[in-house]
Amino acid sequence: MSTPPHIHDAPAIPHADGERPAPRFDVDKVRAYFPLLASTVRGKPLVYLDNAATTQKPACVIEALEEYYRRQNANIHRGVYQLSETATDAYELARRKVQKFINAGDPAEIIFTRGTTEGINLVAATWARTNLRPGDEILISAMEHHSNIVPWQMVCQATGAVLRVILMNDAGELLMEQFARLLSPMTRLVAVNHVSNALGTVNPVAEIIGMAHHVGAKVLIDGAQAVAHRVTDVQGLDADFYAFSGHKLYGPTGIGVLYGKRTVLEAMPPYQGGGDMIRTVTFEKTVYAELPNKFEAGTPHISGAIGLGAAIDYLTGIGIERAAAHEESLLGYGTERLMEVPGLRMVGTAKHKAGVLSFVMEDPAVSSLDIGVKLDQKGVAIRTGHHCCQPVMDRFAIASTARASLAMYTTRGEIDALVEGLKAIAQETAGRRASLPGVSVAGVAQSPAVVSYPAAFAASPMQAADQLAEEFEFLADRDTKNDYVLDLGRQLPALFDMLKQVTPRVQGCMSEVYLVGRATPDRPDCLEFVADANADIVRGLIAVLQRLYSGQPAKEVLAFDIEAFFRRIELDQFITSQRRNGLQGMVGRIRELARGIQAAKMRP
Ligand code: C6P
Repeated sequence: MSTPPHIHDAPAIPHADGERPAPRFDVDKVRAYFPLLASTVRGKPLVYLDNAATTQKPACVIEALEEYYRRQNANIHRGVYQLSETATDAYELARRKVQKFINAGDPAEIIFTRGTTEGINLVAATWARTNLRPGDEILISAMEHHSNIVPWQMVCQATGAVLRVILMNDAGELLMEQFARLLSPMTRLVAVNHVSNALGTVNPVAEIIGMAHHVGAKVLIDGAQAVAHRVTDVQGLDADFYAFSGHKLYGPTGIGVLYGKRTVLEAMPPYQGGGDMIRTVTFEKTVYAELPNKFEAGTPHISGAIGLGAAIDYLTGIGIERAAAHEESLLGYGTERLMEVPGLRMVGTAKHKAGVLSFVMEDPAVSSLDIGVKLDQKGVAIRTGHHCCQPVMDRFAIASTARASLAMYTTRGEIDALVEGLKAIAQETAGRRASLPGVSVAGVAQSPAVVSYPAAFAASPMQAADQLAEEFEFLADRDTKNDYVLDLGRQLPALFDMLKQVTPRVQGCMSEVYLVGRATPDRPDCLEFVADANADIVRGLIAVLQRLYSGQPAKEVLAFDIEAFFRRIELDQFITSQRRNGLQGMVGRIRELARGIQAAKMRP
């Protein structure tokens, strides 16, 4: 397998003590080892800034997977033949690499899982369900990922335990005094993240663990966003559990790790039953295997573990401290440069932060969804939405953020591309909003006294669909289709603020969507509706739905096969599955209205 070139040949810079030279961190050489980073998107170089969602993979990880399937593939822990032993050795070697990487005391304390989510669920389903009684308390923080909230809610439902929340300040820092007040002999578990994926806050986990242990509670650390960006020392921290995912650590998807202290793991019942987690089975009784097998039922993700081992070798070879220092300098640079974007507000301004830049654009207001879509057109990949942290969004009274997240291969040039892209979006939006009648520069619609509902665009939804499909046929590629939908949206009256006051938000959409409909006054079997959203692309989709449905008989609205229409205009080509969900949400609301009209018609 190829050795990453830059690990050995990076030019040395003198070490501070003048003795050991520390190799210079050469980001270009690092990048050259990640094949996907050299790709282009829409003819532009890919600027990948969604590393908190998943990192790209170095060549050695890709090669390790290939090598395994080409030369080592066999089931593990089962065969007496050589190939099975080779695969078993490689899998167990990966476990030892993880052990060393996070400084666990014993390889048996490393349980391979599918990822952070499964690691947390394992603890919830085993330790928590057997140890918690009604009235016991689980403390989580206000900045947890849903993966570190929902499993505990499920545990509370099953055991009668109570979930309590450590609050945070406006910067996104935990209120440690409030945490201290929450702690009591009733506290049985504290589960917090090491680094927040939505805010970038680095939490004082050593302090948290010490305080929790003081009242006899166990502590689970969600290390999903930490392990790739700082040195992890589970013994130094004295964590009882530490969970993370391989794919955020330059390794494959579908593999993760749950670290647990041996004594704690030994006292826990198994998670799942099946092959490889037993010592003996009779119909009367099963004796479980020793650690770690007790928690690894069934054939595991063998190649994933081996790939993760390769990722760890790679990161260790680079030097995680050097990678972290590079990211920290980028974080400072990025934070400063983002301030140049008019109307941009950072969400998450903690003193101790890792490489996450979460923000909203407020003046001119641009929805996070539009930011993501427009940056994508420039080849810049960021994440938008609630980042699986809806309570964080509620805490900051926002629906979503745009988030750029860094990795060791991120460059200043990429940050510059992000900032230039955002500046262009701000400028374009301000210009367009200023020229819209009835809409202030801040994007606030003047409430119209009377809303005018659009009349039917065609004789039936089918005929409207034919017309639309014909228009789409003339559009050559996904970009022109996208632009066309945006253009349709621009013609939609701006009703956002007014609708927001009178109707709840349509569920399931990434942006805020409000929709109001009624039976047409002079044709009570027909449906008409108005809607608006805070994202331009969604406004375009609303315009499409209005052309299909508004003014049409409820019966025909319900009979119309919208999925067939979406296939016909090849919607998948230019609408991502995320936006498809939102579209389904709107269609669902329209169909609900149509059903109401139908039901009213049936009533005597
Ligand atoms: N955060 C993000 O874009 P899994 O899906 O099991 O690998 O990781 C879940 C998870 C748990 N905790 C934290 C702090 C996380 O950030 C994540 C994953 C991704 O922010 C996907 S939602």
